[in-house]
Amino acid sequence: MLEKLKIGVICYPSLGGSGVVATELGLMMAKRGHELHYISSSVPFRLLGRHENVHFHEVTLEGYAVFKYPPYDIALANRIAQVIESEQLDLLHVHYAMPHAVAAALGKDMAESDIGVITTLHGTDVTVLGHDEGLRNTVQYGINKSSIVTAVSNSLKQDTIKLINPNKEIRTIYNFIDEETYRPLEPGTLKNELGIREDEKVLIHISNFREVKNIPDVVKSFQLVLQEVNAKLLLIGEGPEMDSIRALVRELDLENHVLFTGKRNDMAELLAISDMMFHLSEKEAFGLVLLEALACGVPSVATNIDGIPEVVTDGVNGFLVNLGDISAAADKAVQLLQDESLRQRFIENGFQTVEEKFHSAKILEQYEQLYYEAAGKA
Ligand code: GMT
Repeated sequence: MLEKLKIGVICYPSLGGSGVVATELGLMMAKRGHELHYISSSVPFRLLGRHENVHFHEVTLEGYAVFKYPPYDIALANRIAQVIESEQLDLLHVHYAMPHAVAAALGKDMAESDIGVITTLHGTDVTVLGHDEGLRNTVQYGINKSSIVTAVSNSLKQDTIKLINPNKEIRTIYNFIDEETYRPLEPGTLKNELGIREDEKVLIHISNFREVKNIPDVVKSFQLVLQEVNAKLLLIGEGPEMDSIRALVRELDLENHVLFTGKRNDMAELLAISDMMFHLSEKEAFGLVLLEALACGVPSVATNIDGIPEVVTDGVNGFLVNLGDISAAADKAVQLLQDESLRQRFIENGFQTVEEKFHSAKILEQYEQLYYEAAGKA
C-alpha cells in the first residue's frame, strides 16, 4: 500500500443511499489501513460499534432562542475546521453537495488549510436542489470550490452540467455494495414469519418513501399483477409518503396483500425471499437498492429514467418501463413471475453485472486514486 491517509468524511448519518455509500466506502478504506474521521450530527447507522481506524466527531449545536433556524451548516463547518487541525487531515470527502460541500469550503477556509476536498454528488442534491432558485448558486459554489467532483452515474454527471453549469470537470464513479453482506442467502423461515404462504410470489420495494420514489405506481401496478399471480408486496422503509401510501392501499382494498415492515436491517434476508423488485421512481441518480437486489439474485422491473438504465439493462438483467406506465410495469412483472427460466437468466446476468461493472474492489481503487490525487500524493 502507498502512504496511509487521514480522511475526513462528511455525510448524512440517517438511512439513505448516500450515507450507506459513505460508510461502506470508509469502512473498506479503513480496512486498507487509512484513517477515517467521520464528521456528522450522529454516528452513521452502519458505523455503530467499534471499527479499527474509524473515528467519529460529533457536530453539536446548542439551542439558542435567538435563532429561528439553528445554524447546523455553520456548526458543521466549525467542526470540520477543528478536525482538520486536530487530526492533521490529508483530505475531505463530502457526500451530497448541500450543505456538505459548502460547509467543507467554509471549514477549510476557517482552518486556513489547503487540503483537497472531494465532493460526491448523489442525486437530489442536483436534480431537486438544482431546480431551486434559492439554492442553485449555492450548489454551484460548493461544487466549484471542491478540488475534485464525482457523480454516481453518467446521467447525474450530465444533469449536473445542464442544471448547475459548474466550472469543474465531473468524473463518474459508480456506487458499489459490500459483497459480503449482499449475496444470495438461503430463504430460511422469514416468509413464514411474515405470514406469506409458500405458493405466493413476493414482490419487494425498498426506499425512503419520498415522493420521487413514486410508490403509488408500485401499489397500482401490484394490483394489476394480482389479477394474474398469487402474490404479496413487501414495502420496506419509512418516510414522508408513508401515510398516503397506507391510505392508497386501504382505498384499493389491498390490505391483505401489502405488508409494511418499516425500516429493517436484514435486507439480504428480505431479498432472499423476494422474487422480484419494483422500483418505479420518477428521479433516481443511481438506485443503490437495484444493485443490492442484483447482488442478491433479485431482478427488477424499474423505470427507464436517469441513472437506472446504467444499473438495469432492459431484457438482460431486468425490465425497464416508461415512467407512469403501470400496465407495462404489471405486464413485465407477470412475465418475470410466470417464466422461471427467464427470471433465472436475469439473475445470472445480474451477478455478472455486479461483478464486471460495480465490484467494490474496482470502485475502491478509483476512489483511492482520487484520494491520493486530492492529498497531493498521486
Ligand atoms: O434516494 C434518496 O432519496 C436518498 C438519496 C441519498 O442521498 O441518500 O439517494 C441518492 O443517492 C443514492 C446513493 O448514491 C442513489 O443510489 C440514489 O439514486 C439517489 N437518489 C435519487 O437520485 C433520488
